Amino acid sequence: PFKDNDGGLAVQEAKPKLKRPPLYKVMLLNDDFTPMDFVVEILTNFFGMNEDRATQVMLQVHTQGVGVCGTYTKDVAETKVHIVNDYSREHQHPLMCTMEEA
Ligand code: TYC
Repeated sequence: PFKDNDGGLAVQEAKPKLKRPPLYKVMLLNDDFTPMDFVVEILTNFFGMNEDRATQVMLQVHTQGVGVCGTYTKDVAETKVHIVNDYSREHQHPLMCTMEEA
């Protein structure tokens, strides 16, 4: 608040600019070598899916080449991608996790 011309109190009204943050899809890519069980393990451990949902998504990737694991803000999506790729490399699987703006 501040004193306006006639000495009264005035308040500067700021338009609340609440833009929603852009969202990113985190995706798995198919390959010929990563075991199906390992992909299901990734989807249950890092994306909070139950066994049935994880199996559906794994088969979607296996047959279509790509599948969405979830949609997150940029920071969370980047962290998921790194964790999944590090974990896959640690286990010597070529599984690729990527992200793109939703
Ligand atoms: N295509 C793999 C196989 O036949 C399974 C697989 C599924 C690999 C999903 C990667 O993101 C993937 N063992």
